[in-house]
Amino acid sequence: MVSQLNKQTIGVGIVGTGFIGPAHIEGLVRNGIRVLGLVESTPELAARKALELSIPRAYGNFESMLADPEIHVVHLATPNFLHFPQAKAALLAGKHVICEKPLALTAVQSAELVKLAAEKKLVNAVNFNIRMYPMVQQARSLVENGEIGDVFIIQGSYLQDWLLLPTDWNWRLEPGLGGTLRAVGDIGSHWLDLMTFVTGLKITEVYADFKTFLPIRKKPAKPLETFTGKLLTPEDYVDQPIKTEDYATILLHYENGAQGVLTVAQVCSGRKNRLFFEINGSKSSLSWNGEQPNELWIGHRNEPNQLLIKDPSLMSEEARSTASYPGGHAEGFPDTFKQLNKKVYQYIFNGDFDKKPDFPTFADGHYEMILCEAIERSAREKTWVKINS
Ligand code: SOE
Repeated sequence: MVSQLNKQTIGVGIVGTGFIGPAHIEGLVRNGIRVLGLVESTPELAARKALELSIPRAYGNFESMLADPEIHVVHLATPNFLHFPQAKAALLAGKHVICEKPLALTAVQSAELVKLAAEKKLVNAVNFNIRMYPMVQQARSLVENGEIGDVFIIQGSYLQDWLLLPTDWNWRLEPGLGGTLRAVGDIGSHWLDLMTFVTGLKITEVYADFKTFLPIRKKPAKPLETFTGKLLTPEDYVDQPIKTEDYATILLHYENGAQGVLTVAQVCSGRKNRLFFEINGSKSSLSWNGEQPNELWIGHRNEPNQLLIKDPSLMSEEARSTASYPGGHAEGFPDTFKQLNKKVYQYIFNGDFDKKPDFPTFADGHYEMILCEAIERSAREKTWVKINS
């Protein structure tokens, strides 16, 4: 029944409108997709946000949204601990689901979601939006076409500074809400997903080293939206012990014999949201920095290096399909939401759910959970841990 959907008939519900929910809404609106309703932690907040974001329906709770037959797709932009129960309930209610990362808190949970989505034949996506930058897609095409040769080294980092100060607070610091991993689950998961997406290579084993530089932080007495901590004053805080990692360096072995190393941290002054990767192959190298997303560096040994500026006419067909604007017209973070939703909704409207999706699915989210659990175990036991996916 759901395969008959089109832009005129589809109804989308958004769960959570903190930092990332509005990015989902913008990505949908820019694709001409009808966002019908939203739900928040209280009916009052839902009503206020619906007004602010021009969304027609504000549901009193999640169950009412699921009970609405005009809602066909649910976007989960809630804190991590809610992803599993909400995705499960939405699938059981017959809704397609687009979930924020990480897909769940454990690999057992994510495995259940993969199975349930397949049984129900519902579309499922995880918002690994960074895959959708045109120059990342171009990097993937270059690797796929053999331009860099055999992949030797996959290296990089994902660094932020928004949790540098003891007074910086967010639900991600609380294991009950964000999970037992923090920097790795929150941003390392993006990098790990991206490198498998770009190179096509899976990880066989990991060795992780963690550090919590701020074992005591100051928690605000009232709840905060992500990235809004600078607005509070010192007397609004209470001391809180911190168990999750501020920093991790992870050694990676990939299936073709490639070696990898990733550093993630959320305490690096000046690094706002810097995902960086470099891939060194037997012919050439590639590197990309998410804070300058319209540039792809291509390194050569026997000829001058190249800096490819985003220009659809110079890119592969696949990469071109994720660029909406001509050369020199920058595309950034919000555009990745537009491109991811474009792919997911084209797939929904197409109605052939046996076709291989061209967007990250629950299977990718589950793979990430397996990796994260291995990384956590490695850091705890100080040993290499094999990936059994
Ligand atoms: C916070 O670290 C955060 O919002 C992540 O949760 C997102 O996935 C990333 O896009 C930006 O930073």
